[in-house]
Amino acid sequence: MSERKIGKAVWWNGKFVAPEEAKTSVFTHTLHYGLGAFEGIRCYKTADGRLAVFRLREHVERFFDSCKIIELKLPFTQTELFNACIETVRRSGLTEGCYLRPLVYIGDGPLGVFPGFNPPVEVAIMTWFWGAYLGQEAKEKGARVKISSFSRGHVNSAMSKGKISGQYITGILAKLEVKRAGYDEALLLDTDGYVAEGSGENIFIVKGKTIKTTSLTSILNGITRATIIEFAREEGYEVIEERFTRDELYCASEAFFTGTAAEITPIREVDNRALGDGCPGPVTQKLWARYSDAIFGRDLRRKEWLTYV
Ligand code: PPE
Repeated sequence: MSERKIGKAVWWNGKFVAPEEAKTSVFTHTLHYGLGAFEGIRCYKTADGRLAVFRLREHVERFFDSCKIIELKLPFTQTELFNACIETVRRSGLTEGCYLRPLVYIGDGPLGVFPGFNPPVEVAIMTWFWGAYLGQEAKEKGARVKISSFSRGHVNSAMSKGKISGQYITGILAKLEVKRAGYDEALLLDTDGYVAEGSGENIFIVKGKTIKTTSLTSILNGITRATIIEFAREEGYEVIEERFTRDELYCASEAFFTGTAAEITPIREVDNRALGDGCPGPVTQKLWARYSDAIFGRDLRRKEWLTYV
């Protein structure tokens, strides 16, 4: 974290504190058992120089869904959280845009697997500057991806519709495994062996005029994914939401990751097989152009997705 450019103020349970004051106890329940949830949101410096948060309402809604899944009662309303995000950006001093990280966790209370029915729920919102998620080279030339030996959890154990802290363990292990082998990102299969998603992104494949993305089974319901589906349909592509196999991915002409942090990151290679020409393809580039128009406020039909700070 130290090399990261972090925002000057952390919103913590309704008050602003300096980042160095936002410290928690070793008795923090979530530190032991992982029952917490978070969001990842981006704020961009738009074409007219103003900062705007992208699809904040949808991120706040998903944050509340995550809390519902893990039975944490947030002591704030959606409107309060929404406004807190905006105010945190204002106070961050990060004038080139930033990444926002709302986090909910069980604080210092009784330990043990049973957290009780009314545990002390704490909420924080942090900001920092986050560049290209998988590195600048992957963003421009495409990522080198490897399928991990770790699977995305079964739908009855991993609650994938929530962005739940403890569930990231599998993704972290997958990422460590493939990074050690020299790749940029891990791709996880589901427990039936179908392609699920990256350690921190959803995945799309392209073949001719057809685009496929995993159906909402074992994956996070990505907000970038939903945005790209909408743009792809507008551009005249048929978008199919269904599970696909790894060999279908090997034979795709293009593939790319979507995510708030990753934005649109082309995939140039999977398991040492080059996709298409081994560089970002025309569909990926077109959809990145549409996405960047939206996030930078150039797409006037998508103004409602931006909350100016
Ligand atoms: N799947 C996973 C597992 C995931 O973590 C993300 C976001 C997505 C899909 C894409 O969701 P969305 O951002 O709504 O399009 N991952 C977040 C955290 C990454 C991290 O390393 O931390 C993110 O992109 O903010």
